[in-house]
Amino acid sequence: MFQEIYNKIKEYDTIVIARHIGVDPDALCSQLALRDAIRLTFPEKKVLAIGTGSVKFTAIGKLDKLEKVENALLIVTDTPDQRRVDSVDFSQFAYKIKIDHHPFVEKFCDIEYINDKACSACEILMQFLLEVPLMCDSTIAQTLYMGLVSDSNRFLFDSCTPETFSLVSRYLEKYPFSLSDSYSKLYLRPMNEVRLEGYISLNMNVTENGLGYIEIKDDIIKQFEVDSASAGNMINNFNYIKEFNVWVTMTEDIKNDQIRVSIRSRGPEINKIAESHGGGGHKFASGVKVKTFDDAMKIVKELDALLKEYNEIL
Ligand SMILES: [Mn+2]
Repeated sequence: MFQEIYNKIKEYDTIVIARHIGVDPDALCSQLALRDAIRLTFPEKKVLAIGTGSVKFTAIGKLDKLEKVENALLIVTDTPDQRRVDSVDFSQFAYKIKIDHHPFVEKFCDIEYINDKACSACEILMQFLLEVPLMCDSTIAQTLYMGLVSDSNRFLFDSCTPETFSLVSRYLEKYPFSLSDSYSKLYLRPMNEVRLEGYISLNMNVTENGLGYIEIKDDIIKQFEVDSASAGNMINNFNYIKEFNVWVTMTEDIKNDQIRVSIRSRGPEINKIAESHGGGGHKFASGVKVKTFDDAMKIVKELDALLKEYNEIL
């Protein structure tokens, strides 16, 4: 299927690369790396990576402005369903391709390459660039590495396989780049975020079934001078805490009038509960957007019940 995708890339003069809303490093890096590899190989083509960015990720790379295109190819990375694709008018495109590592949700492209065994969309693109005649360089390799490192939470997740390490090894050898520079680009953060992390540590509630949860209200977000997105992203820093196997942050997002519920698990699979509330994600890392903290607490209660069941089976 990689060859088929490459043929389409070769065929179209205008290519737009999109990914999911609520940008994260894997989504961003996969679209930027693919854009840059196509540009490097075919300098005459117009290739745009689009979507809403975040100031958090300015060190990773720059997105392009959305413009009107004609007879263009759309490539969507890191996104399983059409409604979560950021800033795309699907009717504008002559042909559509999906490259993704999430569990299958729906078909919305002409060609869909899905490998839900890959730890990240960037891992799939690492394989892709090795197999097709697209060019790569150290900058592109570093971008792919950053996406992979971020989605695997620095190789902490079981989604990492021998293939993951083999790909990283081959890229480091072929296109050397600085590891420490990659981590600076990904992880350098302001002190006020660390202080908010402290607040979360001090105020996390823990149920007897082993569920950690916390409401992060707008006044707290304002008090610590962080934005709602970075507050919500802190969930990944709370793994490997003995007292809980599932943990949830409920972050108020005043601007979009919603509560972002982020769920992580080291025990039961939690994506079914997320999906039943209109959210989604991976088996052990999911998210849902709801209207009120009451709605969010309903999800917490369901997760707690799931944990109770899970503990009884163990
Ligand atoms: Mn991803």
